[in-house]
Amino acid sequence: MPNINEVTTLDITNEVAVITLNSPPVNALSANVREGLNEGVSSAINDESVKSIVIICEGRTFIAGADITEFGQAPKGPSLYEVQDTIENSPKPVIAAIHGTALGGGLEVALTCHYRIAVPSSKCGLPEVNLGLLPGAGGTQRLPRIVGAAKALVMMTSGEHVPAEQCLSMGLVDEMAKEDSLLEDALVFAQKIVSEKRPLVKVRDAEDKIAADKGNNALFADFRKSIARKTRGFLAPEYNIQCIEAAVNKPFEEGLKIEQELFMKLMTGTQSAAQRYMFFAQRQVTKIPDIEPDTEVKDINSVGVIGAGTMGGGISMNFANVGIPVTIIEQSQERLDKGLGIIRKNYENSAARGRITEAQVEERMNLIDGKTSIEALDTQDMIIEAVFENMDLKKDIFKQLDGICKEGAILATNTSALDVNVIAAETNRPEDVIGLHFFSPANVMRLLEIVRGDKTSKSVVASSLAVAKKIQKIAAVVGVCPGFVGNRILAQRQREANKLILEGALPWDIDDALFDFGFPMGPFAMSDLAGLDIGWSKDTSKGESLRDVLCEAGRLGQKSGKGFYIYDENRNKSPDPEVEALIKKFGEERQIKMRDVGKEEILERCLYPMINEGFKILEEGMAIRASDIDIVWTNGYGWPVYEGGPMFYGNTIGFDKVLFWLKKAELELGPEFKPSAYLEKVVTEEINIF
Ligand code: T1G
Repeated sequence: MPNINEVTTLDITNEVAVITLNSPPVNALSANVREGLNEGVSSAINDESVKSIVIICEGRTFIAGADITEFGQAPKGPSLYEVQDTIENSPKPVIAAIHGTALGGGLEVALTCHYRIAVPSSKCGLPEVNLGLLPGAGGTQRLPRIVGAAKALVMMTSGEHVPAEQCLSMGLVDEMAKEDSLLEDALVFAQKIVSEKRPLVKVRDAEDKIAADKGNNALFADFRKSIARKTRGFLAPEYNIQCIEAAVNKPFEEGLKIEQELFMKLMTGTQSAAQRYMFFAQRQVTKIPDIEPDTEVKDINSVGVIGAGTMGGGISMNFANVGIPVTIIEQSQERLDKGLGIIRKNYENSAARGRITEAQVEERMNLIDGKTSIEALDTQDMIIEAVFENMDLKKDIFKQLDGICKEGAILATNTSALDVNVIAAETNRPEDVIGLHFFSPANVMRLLEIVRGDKTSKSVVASSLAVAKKIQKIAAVVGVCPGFVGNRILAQRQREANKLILEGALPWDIDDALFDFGFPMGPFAMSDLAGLDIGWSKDTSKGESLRDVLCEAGRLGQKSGKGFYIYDENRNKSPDPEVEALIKKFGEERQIKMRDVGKEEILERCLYPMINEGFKILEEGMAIRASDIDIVWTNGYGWPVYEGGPMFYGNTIGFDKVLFWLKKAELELGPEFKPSAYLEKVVTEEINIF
């Protein structure tokens, strides 16, 4: 029975005070938990029968950080610093007993304890950087003092959850408990500390691990260089590094001040607001309002994939990676061997990079069985069709599958744009048909659009969400419409980008504007990567579009060494005056008056129609939540997560501003900018869409 407060219990066993926190779902440091901890430890300190104190948690995990839902609210209860001071300055040893994950403020609390014991399956980390933050409760000053600057740099800029074994070898954990007896082992450990008169170790006083790095600027300079590409545009990684520099080169209290200053800068900034929004968006996206928690979820223990091309191969790898056998179908043995060869090559590359072992390469290849007859798909729990985008071909395949596949099998199509309802209608079991839109390379890209047809059953949707989780995809449930959510919004940007280069903006101007905004690549560099000749044919080309002109000039993209850009032997791109001349000539032939187009206009023209399309998608019910659209764009299309996705970004700059811009553009540029009625309603009635 909790006796300190509703989430905290204090029990005394053999002179050890055990403070147990129980605040589901993850014992986050809410006001209640802070209060319970503070009072629990204080009571134990003041109780003469107590010689040592153990802090332990019920439920799935040790404290998984500050309570993110409390951010931005008026502070209540004792501050985390107060709680930590109570623990760290305790005259009796305090031991943190860790299971699940000790993360963020949770690890910072454990670092103010004098000792830490953990079960082998547990993990520790300071993942605040993933929320656009840094550890704001002394973690930036204490972690380097216990694991050294180099390890702290990696842990705090990657946010990784470090397994207990590694924590033990780094000194972050002092003792390993047995997996199923954490409390008992913690009690024994506590008594041992007392009986052996071990010191009250205050991590803040430890200097030996950082002494060697004092003044070692090269360490930090090299590290900054090593993560520059991956963390481009993010503020938090750099601020985390600055705190560790302070930990190494300044006294503890001064370092703490720098931590507080930089923490508040991040906490009050838009980047962290966006990343915290994305944290909860990722947890919301799997919640489908009309699908009850008790909806039947089918077991998917075997999968069939039709097509061993780029998509089919990547899709198959996802299932083999998690131990699910795959039967992959191709029209000919030759095409099958080619497809299986590419899969093996991909695995061997991963092994060469040390991501998997040679044994795992064989293990996974053994799970992928190739066949040249679709008849082989009569036993699998789920079939995923991944042939090229041709409606007649897909309709024919689903008609066949209807006659072959076992009852209750999920029939999925990997189409990226075609009408799933039309495909489903080719079967007598449209309730078992669903769209599973993977992104290339399918074994790497985390996003999965789950396309719910008009007749798709709730069980098939729920089962597809469960499969997505199993193969570690971030899945968003979307409706059937041209381009679903991702490609539909992409089309808006592509259209405007293509129009802008005929108004005077050069391809590299547009790419640079979007690259600086935070996209990994602009639309023209992306077209060069994909190939300008997709769906283009020399025989039918009439030079009517700029793409025709470029392709006719042999500029097919990276593969031909030139496209919108020219490429050197290492595929490094550079602007090409020849393209500028081609565009100019193309415009003159069509009496198009070119003009200077600034960066701001490029961003508005490319991004605002995307936001508008997002509103149309919500209006039509093709996405459940605005945050689902942001999940799709940040996980599948490179929208910078620190800008929160098109809908969050629209809200940051102001939907009223976007609306005003669209109305003006509609008058000046055309009906394609007509604002969504829902956007108008949201602005007029000040509706919160999140
Ligand atoms: N605060 C509030 N709610 C949280 C939470 C947190 N820190 N962590 C998780 N939840 C909720 C989550 O929204 C979900 O709710 C439920 O718990 C289960 O989560 C001062 C400033 C712990 C590894 O960044 O990484 O400390 O959807 O679905 O897959 O320096 O949650 O069920 O309603 O993710 O088992 C630092 C964040 C905070 C860790 C469990 N801590 N959490 O994963 O479950 S900042 C973090 C996680 C901080 C200090 C700073 C994961 C998990 P709902 P889940 P899971």
